[in-house]
Amino acid sequence: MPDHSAKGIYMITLYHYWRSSCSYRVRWALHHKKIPFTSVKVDLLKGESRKEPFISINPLGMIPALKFSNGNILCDSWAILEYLEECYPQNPLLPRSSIDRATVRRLAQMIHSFTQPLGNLRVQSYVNSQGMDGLAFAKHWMIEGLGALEKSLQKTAGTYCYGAQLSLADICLIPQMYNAVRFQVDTRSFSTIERIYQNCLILPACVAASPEKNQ
Ligand SMILES: N[C@@H](CCC(=O)N[C@@H](CS)C(=O)NCC(=O)O)C(=O)O
Repeated sequence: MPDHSAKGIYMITLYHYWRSSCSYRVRWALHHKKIPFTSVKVDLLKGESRKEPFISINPLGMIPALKFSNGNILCDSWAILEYLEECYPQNPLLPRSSIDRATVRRLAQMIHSFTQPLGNLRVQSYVNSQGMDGLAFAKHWMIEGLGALEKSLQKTAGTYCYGAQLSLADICLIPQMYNAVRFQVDTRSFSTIERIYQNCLILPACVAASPEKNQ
């Protein structure tokens, strides 16, 4: 297995879609760490993630994915974010101490493992196919996930989710919040999240990664 830790040896191609929150996370981390990459757009609304050639890259048919110029492929935004953190330690997105790192991971996972999967396009389609409202289903779980995160953040937040340093928790939260706003979820009771959202939206790397800049 080639050594990926040798920074800068391999060119990176990101497979992504402008409105995919998991893609937004990875774009943001790449920009934040100033890692050059090229883009391949995968149109989720045209079902391109579930057809060749992309389905050979990720059999789950989900974006994002990273392809390296040596042919290696990484799927799943969380695996990618951890990889980038390990191999490109500049502008870190995890704090130093183990307990702080574990806490940031836990905050991020409230989005990555709980909230985001329940709002996925294919989940909404399936719920619709069962005679229920897929979007209402997604919004319900978004409120549940963001509500629990709001309570946790009241104990940990400063400018960002975990004190004054931008972290993987923000990288996961802001794209989810973008979706919540887009789907007109009532976020008024999430005042800590709202404040962090506004603090992040003005960061140049967040702007560069935003859906609007990646259509
Ligand atoms: N755990 C995966 C989830 C990826 C994921 O849910 N991707 C969405 C876009 S944000 C997707 O490709 N959805 C297509 C579908 O639902 O068919 C990750 O973090 O990358």
